Amino acid sequence: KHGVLTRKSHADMDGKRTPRGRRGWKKFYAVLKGMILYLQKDEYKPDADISEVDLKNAVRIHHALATRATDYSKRANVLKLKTSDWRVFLLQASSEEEMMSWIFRINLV
Ligand code: I3P
Repeated sequence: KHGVLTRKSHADMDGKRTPRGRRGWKKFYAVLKGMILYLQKDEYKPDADISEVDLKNAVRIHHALATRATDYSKRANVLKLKTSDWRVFLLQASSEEEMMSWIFRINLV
């Protein structure tokens, strides 16, 4: 699955709150492949190599949990992603349907 996702980092590894200055929203082209959610700067190209930056932004979603971000109301269609290393991301999808689809696909892994 792929599509545009806008990301906000809420907690870092070990569950510590992401400090100010790194809590902004950033738009990515997201690609879910196997157990990894790639958050890429540019649009998905099937045969292109993944850049260093894109690898750094990739999120391992094995044992991660995606839910609707019911406690966040500033933006619409936002899901909360908790990873196995205690990071928390808010991810804004382009529509309610897309958000539900991402939640379903992430939790299927
Ligand atoms: C953050 C940025 C986010 C904001 C966050 C700020 O600043 O303005 O958009 O979240 O507020 O800390 P920075 O880019 O300097 O990290 P919202 O859009 O959800 O308000 P927060 O600290 O209350 O999460």
